[in-house]
Amino acid sequence: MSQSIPDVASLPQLENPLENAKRAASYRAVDENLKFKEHKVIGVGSGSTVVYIAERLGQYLKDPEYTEYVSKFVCIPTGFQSQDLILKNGLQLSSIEQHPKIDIAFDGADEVDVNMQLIKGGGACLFQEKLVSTSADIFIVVADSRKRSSKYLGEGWRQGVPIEVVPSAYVRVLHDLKEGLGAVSANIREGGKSKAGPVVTDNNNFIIDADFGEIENPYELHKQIKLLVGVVETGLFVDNAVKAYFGNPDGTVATM
Ligand code: ABF
Repeated sequence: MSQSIPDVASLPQLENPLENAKRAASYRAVDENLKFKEHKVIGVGSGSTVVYIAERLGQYLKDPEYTEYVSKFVCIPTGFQSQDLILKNGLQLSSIEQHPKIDIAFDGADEVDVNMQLIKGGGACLFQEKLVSTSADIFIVVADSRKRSSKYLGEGWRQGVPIEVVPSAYVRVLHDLKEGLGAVSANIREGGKSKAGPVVTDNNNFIIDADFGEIENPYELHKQIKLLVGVVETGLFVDNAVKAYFGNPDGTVATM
């Protein structure tokens, strides 16, 4: 690594220990997986951990040894927040329509199980996140170690599985999730931009959070939810991630 790319261990600790964890995971994920001469199209996800992915890419961009490559990268966002991160760090913004095939994508998660299946969508961008991650040859997850479950999904993330639904179908989907698929609870997510009323996604849809307890077979559950009329996408990301980085507050990182 070039001298001007700071090593995480040499950086001053951030005030919030969790931020140290997120930064350590993200920096290491970029350092170990980005192939500057091969990768051209980079997916940048959403959430507070991915902030450090964009920051690291920005550091490489400024380093004379890497500028030539990073300045040619095109970055594909998963929503308005990640679009902003890309631009703020001086990176080139593009779109999935222009680049439907992504070389490598980085994103956060709400929970990661022992088989690297994920719950995502706590930030309500799950549809674009799934579009980007499933279009990527390599999908890397970055998170703090609280997100790692010891066995099943649903262990730690008791807010349930986020599900994006067409607004006019939300009552029907709530009913089908509870009566048909046995959700312990299913609620429309409230507190959107106006604070009153449902959260509205970047696609003008609503989000339902459905709690299924511990999820032994995320693929089967994902399939069943997807079949409900009105469901756009689920926050179960199955067989998609190839590597996960979990940061700890002391700056150490575990990988899976
Ligand atoms: C996105 O951001 C979401 O899918 C997930 O809900 C969330 C993770 O957020 P953070 O990095 O802030 O924990 O990746």
